[in-house]
Amino acid sequence: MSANASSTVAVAPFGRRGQAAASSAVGHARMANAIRALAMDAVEQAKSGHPGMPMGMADVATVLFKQFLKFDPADSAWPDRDRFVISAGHGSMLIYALLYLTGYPAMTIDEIKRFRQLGSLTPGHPEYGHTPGVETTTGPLGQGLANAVGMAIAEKHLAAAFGKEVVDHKTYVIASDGDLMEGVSHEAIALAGHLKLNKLIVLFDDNGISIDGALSLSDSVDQVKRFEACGWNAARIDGHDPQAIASAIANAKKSDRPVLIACKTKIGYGAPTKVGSEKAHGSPLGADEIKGARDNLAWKHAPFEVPADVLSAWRKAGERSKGAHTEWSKRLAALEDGQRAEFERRMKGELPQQAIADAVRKAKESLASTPKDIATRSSSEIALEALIPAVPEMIGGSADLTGSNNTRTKAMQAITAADFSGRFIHYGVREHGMAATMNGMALRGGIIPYSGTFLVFSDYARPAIRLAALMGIRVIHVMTHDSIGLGEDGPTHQPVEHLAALRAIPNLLVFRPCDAVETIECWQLALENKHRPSVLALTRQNLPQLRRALNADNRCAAGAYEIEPADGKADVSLFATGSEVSVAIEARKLLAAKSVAARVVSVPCFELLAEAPEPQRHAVIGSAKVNVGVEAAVRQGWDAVIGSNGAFIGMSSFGASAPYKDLYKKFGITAEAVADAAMRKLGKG
Ligand SMILES: Cc1ncc(C[n+]2csc(CCOP(=O)(O)OP(=O)(O)O)c2C)c(N)n1
Repeated sequence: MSANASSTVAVAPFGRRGQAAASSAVGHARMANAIRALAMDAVEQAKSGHPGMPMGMADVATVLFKQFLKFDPADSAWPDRDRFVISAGHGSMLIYALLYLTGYPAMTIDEIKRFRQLGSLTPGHPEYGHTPGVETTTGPLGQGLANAVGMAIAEKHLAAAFGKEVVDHKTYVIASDGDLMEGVSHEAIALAGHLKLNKLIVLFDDNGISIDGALSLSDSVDQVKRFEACGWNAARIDGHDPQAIASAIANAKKSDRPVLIACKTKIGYGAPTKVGSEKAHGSPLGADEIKGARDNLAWKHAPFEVPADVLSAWRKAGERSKGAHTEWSKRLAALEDGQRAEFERRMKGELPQQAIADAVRKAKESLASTPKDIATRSSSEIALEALIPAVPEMIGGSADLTGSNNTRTKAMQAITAADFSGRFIHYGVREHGMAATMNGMALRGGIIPYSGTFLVFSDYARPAIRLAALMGIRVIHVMTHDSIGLGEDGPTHQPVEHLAALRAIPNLLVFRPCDAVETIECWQLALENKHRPSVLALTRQNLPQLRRALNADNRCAAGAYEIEPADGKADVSLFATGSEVSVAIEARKLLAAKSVAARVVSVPCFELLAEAPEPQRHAVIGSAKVNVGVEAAVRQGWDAVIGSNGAFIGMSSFGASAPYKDLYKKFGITAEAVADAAMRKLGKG
């Protein structure tokens, strides 16, 4: 497919198509108008929402759902369904209308009437896990498009692993101007083009309008050229012409690379005065405008009323893939037993528990017999060497820091455009795109993605990490170089506030293991937490292996545990994470020399500690006279562990460029400083 040379596509006035169709049986236009009517009525009733996009994209969506999309409303979890992502999540009424019209059982007309109300299946923006048929949570623009790239990668990888008989679907995306203006879109489309993701089809709502007004206020990118430059095929069409839409999608399905279809549309199509203007974007149209739209579209029906013939045409569209679903089930049943069981296990997101337990046990046994004083990023590589063969759904990667993040094991092959059977992705320098792509892979199902970058660049990935937490999906971020301990790269690369910032995200587990044994335990916990993402904050610098005795239990599961007891009744509790646990252990010795009994508690995961049963939490926090926290980061968040009365040894400024031992001295994160702080608190300083 080649781009249409013209950058403008004439769009027919809506009156003609609307009227013509009204006289036929149930043509395209009446089906599309049902979406428009539901969108304007629901937004009007809620007194909030975005009618313009659903009204503008109703034609495109109708063609897609009626003729192309492979889906079965009776089974929204059918693994081989096409994925449909509405990246412009503000147009949520488009997908809610489609789910209702095509017959998803949960999406009743009452749910449409309760648009944006508490507890309804029709929240303001589409929410994954809340509304059956919604494939990902969207609203923050750009994310859905990047998720779709991950879904398309996942499809290719799983097809390579299990065969086209059971994995062979497309991923369709509706993306708006806003989606394409967001930076993350560029990271995602560049990766998609590089990997030649030919089963990814983006339907761009090319309406030239955003909230502030005409797009020309802020943007003059030629999106067709931009996508082509990224290795996509791209075309421009009239997004209100059903034939043009159908032939563009049919062409796209044959493409050898991902496809952008720029659909020239009018926002608020049908509305008499607000059409084509930002006034249709994000507020109810109002009674007069709605009346005018009903006239324009020849839609004579009461609010929320879809006439029986139109509804039945839509329900038929919803039945269209039943045969394909049945055939797919037969092909699945025909797979060899072991292969089928493995496919089903992976689709359910169940772990190979025994294989993981064996891998963890063996790694711990080896560390007990041959302790390793290494950086936790290297410990993580050891953990991965054990886990990767045991957990085939793990797909690793790095944002161009593979050698620094230690996320690629020796046997791992890279995924390439020519061969998707590999298990490692070179994401390029694209942290945000990487995190959003990983979300899409996890959402597609059958894959547990993990990444690599520096902890300081978690800021670049944060919007996608937040959405992973909101959606409750299992993605694992390996973030190395986790403090001033990285040394000479200096303050630009030294995270200071990042642990606190990540801990502030609900439903995210932030692990900071102190040695090789804790690192493998934290990996195990990250894998076992099916409904939340994890970050593993790991060091660049070597650390002593503190856990020398073999422990079958996963001690990190408690979030915190006493790693070194006091001699007798503790006067002082020293709490530390990661690289600072060994500092605390040194401080304990200094205090012992002054006849002060101190215990050391390792706190690899604040979140797991916070949710531990109260007696357990109480026991590990203890009741020493003085609590001291040690972490080479800001104090924020620590009061929950040490109390507002506790002393804290950490960072209160940015770091500096120097060998790391000098930095620990300069910033006072030393055993002496910890012991002195404890003595002062005891009134002995
Ligand atoms: C990351 C992000 N920034 C800002 C917004 C707020 N917002 C919602 S829609 C929109 C832009 C609307 O323009 P467009 O994407 O073209 O959608 P249309 O008006 O065509 O529906 C903005 C800025 C958002 N949802 N996400």
